[in-house]
Amino acid sequence: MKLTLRNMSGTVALSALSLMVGNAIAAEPNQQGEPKYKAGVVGKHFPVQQEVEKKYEGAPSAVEPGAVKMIITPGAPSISETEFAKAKQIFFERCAGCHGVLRKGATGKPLTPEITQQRTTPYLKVFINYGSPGGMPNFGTSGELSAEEVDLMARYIQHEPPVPPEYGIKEMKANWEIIVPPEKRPTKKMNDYNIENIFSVTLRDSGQVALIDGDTKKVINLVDTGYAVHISRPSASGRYLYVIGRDALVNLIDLWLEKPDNVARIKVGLEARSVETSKYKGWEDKYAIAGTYWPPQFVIMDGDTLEPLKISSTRGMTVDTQEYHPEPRVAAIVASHEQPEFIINVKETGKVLLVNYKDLANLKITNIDTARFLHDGGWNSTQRYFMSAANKSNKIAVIDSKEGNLEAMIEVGKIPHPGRGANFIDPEYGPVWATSHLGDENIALIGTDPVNHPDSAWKVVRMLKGQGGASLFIKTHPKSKNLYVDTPLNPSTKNSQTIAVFDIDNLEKGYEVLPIAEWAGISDGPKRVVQPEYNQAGDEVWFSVWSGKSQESAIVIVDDKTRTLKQVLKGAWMITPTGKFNIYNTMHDVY
Ligand code: DHE
Repeated sequence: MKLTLRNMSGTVALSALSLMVGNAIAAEPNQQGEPKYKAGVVGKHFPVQQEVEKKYEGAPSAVEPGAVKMIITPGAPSISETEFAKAKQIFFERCAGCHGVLRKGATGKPLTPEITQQRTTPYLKVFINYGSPGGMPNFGTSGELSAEEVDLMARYIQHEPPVPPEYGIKEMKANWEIIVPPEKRPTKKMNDYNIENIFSVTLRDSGQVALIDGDTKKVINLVDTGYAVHISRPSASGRYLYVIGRDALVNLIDLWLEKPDNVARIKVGLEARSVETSKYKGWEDKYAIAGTYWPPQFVIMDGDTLEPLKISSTRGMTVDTQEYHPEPRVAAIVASHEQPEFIINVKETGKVLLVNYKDLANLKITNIDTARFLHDGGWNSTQRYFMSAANKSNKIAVIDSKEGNLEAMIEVGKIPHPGRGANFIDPEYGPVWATSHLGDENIALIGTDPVNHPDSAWKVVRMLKGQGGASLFIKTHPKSKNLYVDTPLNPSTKNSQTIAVFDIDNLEKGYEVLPIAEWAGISDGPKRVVQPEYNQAGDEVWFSVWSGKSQESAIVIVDDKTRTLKQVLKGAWMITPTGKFNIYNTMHDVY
């Protein structure tokens, strides 16, 4: 493929585009007659897969553009102060999610001046304008950026990336508030709620979580939190709930209050996704930990007050090329049940860190080399092995939390995205953990029992075909025979508004499709069906039907046994529901 364009700087022949064609993905029909994704073929328009990845990773960075200073770099085209300010705004809003704040490369390519200046302005403009089959969206031809903005961005990225400020203990303490001190909190539960069946529901764009009573389905409280909350994690005892916003605000909610609400909060950085609490015997509820995207670091905090105690940077060398990476973001964090440790996925270096919290002054950190880019993951059913997705390597890394080492690396489908994954007993291969994928329609089932099923252990024992790619989450429950797989970012509304459900006892039979968005009974909006979550008893499954901020959204509750509609939760308060975290299941890592 050769693309020739003419612009102010002359004619440029872009044979380089052809180098990227091999990575492309094109749509072709699957068993439902809907597009599915096939590697290696370029469609007429740049394919749907990049749209999927853009939708997923392209959300605005929470880093405030005003916080970074202008830098002019020798050899780069001229840019005025006003233009620089506009360009950095565009970059943080549209580009940083994939390329990283420092443009060192993450799921998007590195864009540092020694690379970009060599490419020249006309060449960069073509990429920004038309996108690339490697995953770069077509910002110009899609109308997202004007011709002037495309030109501006092509010039901007030839200058050194401006560095956002660091954020240490001083900044954390300045943004730390104890709302109700521990001595003023109740000494016993002051409400009649069955706390273990409460759901913490992210109301993404209203900066709140809804605490919903899973028994009565009534809202207990709408708690103000950070912006675009990512996850909620209960403490080991289940009394406290930790919630983290994209803006790195951590909220501590006391579920023993008459009306559960915030008792402390702290801003731990400029951008974040993960929070967890210590779960090892003897250390329950003692510590909380939050990982940040910017600055690239994690902080261990006092569990009761969120006082920041120990900050540790994740900057360092990548596992493969062994080069320094200035911005390795902290992705998923889980609490070990085998050791007093937090297990931390460091995205860009491909390292899993085992952080021993027994002695914070002499912090012991084990670095385990896996592959890039580590994202999400969860425990196998015995809670000894952490199954972690190295998404752009198409691998699952298995970490043995007892021995503290890498047990296996398993090749799966394209861009595994398990959430925390799903554990169940395969009728033929014994205990398995499963992941779906962002980049294809496969569902990989991996054997997880090296003692009784050594032949299946750490192998993909089955690859099921789901509705399509663009899946984010998969879920089952020890009491259930159903395996639910969502496809919220699939370009076909037939897939993004429904859920596929497999019968665990008859996996090869294929899946049934449940019309979740239709059951929600709402009219307009994308109505993406996202993240199945069970109640404590394991007999109902809750699905978010996620529409725009000013549109109606809902939660649809399905009876797990009959796979029929049980209830729809709606209301003016139900703004952009995404993640839902049942206290019991999340506290005990049941999934
Ligand atoms: Fe998530 C989990 C990061 C986009 C909803 N998401 C996670 C985790 C990480 C992460 C690191 C694991 C946390 C843990 O277990 O400690 N997510 C990111 C991103 O970087 C990304 C790609 C882009 C972004 O800018 O945030 C991203 N995530 C999304 C979404 O678009 C979703 C659907 C809606 C939203 O809130 O933005 C979304 N992510 C979720 C949910 C979980 C999650 C619901 C927890 C799932 C679970 O069952 O544990």
